[in-house]
Amino acid sequence: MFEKVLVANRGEIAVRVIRACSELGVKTVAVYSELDRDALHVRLADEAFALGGQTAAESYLNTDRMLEIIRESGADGVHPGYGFFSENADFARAITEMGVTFIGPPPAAIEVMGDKISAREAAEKVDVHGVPGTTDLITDPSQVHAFGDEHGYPIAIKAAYGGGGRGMKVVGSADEVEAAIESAQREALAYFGRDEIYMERYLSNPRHVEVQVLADHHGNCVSLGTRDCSAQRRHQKLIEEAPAPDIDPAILDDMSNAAIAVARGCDYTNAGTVEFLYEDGSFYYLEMNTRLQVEHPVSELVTGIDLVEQQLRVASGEPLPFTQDDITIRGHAIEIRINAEDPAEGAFLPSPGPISMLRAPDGFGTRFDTGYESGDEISQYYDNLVGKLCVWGHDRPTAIRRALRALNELVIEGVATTVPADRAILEADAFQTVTHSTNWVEKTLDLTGVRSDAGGAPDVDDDVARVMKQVPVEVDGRRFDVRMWVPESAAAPAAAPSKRRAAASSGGGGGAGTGEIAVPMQGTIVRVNVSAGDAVASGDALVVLEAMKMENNIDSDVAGTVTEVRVAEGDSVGAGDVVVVIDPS
Ligand code: MV4
Repeated sequence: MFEKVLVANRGEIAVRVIRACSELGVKTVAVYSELDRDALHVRLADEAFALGGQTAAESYLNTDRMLEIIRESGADGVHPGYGFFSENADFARAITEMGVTFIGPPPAAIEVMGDKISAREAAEKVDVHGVPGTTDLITDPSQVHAFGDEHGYPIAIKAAYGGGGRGMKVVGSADEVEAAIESAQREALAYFGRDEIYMERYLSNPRHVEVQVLADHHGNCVSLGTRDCSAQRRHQKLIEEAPAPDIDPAILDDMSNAAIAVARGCDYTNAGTVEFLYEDGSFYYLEMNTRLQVEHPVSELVTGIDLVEQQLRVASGEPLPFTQDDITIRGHAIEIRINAEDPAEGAFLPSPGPISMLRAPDGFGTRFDTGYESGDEISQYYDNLVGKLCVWGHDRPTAIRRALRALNELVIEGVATTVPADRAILEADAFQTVTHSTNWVEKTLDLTGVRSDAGGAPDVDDDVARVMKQVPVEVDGRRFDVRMWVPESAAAPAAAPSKRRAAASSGGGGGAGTGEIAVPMQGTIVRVNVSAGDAVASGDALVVLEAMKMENNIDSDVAGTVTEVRVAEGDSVGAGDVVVVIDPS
């Protein structure tokens, strides 16, 4: 086993890997950007090194600095998480040459699966097939016409060296062929720098079903079963589940065996995922992801296998401690991705900013993976995943009910989230009856009125950035939850002063502060921290307001000089009263 593992990532996945290492007695090294100095993954690791920089390119993707830290830290293993360096064969080779183990697949396997043509050839070689099509590149429209005449339309034209969802064009009929070829080539060139394209039959309503595989360095390769990731929009998955529901177990078995064959065919080791399209009882190979994926927990919940633990074990040379016969799929698991985006009736608008309150749900069969705590900030520079709610139930309907129950317990204030859209999916008839497909969220699901609780703040006639805060009140002894849209400076919990400073200064939700600091609710001033002439920083606590039996720091929303203090200790104030005036510097 490793002595010390460097986690070359941030957020929930860095936390996930650090936890697994700790449980195995492996020391952990975190890396962090300027914005992540106090982040949860840094707090949980045994050691941490600064990458410098703010954007991903300046920090988590800075190869030279990352390699320098790996050397300096003395780590004997590097876990890349997902994204960043996870599917970078050059990076894997570079650290291997330093004598450090890359906790992932061999660089050659990353390369084979890195482009669609070689990935498809690798699968064909082991008799695993993609959607029926031609393996030749398209050089002339007549090839497409001939294919259409023989197999019919629609036809999918895809970028040969593409990835993700970009560069695919659907040809509905013969008269669309020329235009589709041109636009597919243009997009392929723009996105991937190469314009080679090929074609296959277009499946109109496929499901996205994938197989989790795990392979060691002793010739063992197993499947941890399937996941369905059809509930997605623009290739961003929203909800995933395991196993893929409502598919004949014999077909799921065939799919697992196909995935194992593909993995063996490229001498794969470590954890990987083989993606398929599934339609009308048949499945078709799509590609292989040579990394640990965001949705790996649902496979863990139905198999009882800790995937990160096994990644660490097989990377350090241990054989898998179980065989395929030891693996059984028990019950059903669902992952709900919670992103800082306002669903905005289908627009999904990014909503970075400070999380003034985060309270995770709990209870039987409930797991919440996150890289944030109350007071932390979702930066515009990184993935805006706030957390993943994963639930297990003895069957799919139980898991759906548990997911909805847990979503109702989850409290996130300060940023808009995808929770209302997640709820709409779980409650939809098509999702519950498994008649949805990869097109369903975008084309069919009705998101009318589905918008964020927090982001759609009512118009207010001042220009103070406001965030939603949920407060309990009692009327005639009956309890109500009241939502208020209060100035950002008043939204943070009193328990996290240092983090709130960072949060307030960035002003994620709106522009710079006004310097006219008002209290958000009626109460009593119990402390005044500043006097006229004092210099203050944005986020500094100016006064303390006691309201609803709680002390609330009233923070500055700008940096500057105090020109006026309008209250003294013991004063009663009403909602909206200006208590301190600051001249911004
Ligand atoms: C397809 C398809 C239908 N027919 N190929 C889009 C991303 C790329 N990796 C493969 N994709 C698709 N290929 C044929 N022949 C439909 C999709 C597709 C899709 C696939 C997986 C997950 C989400 C998707 C969303 C839209 C379209």
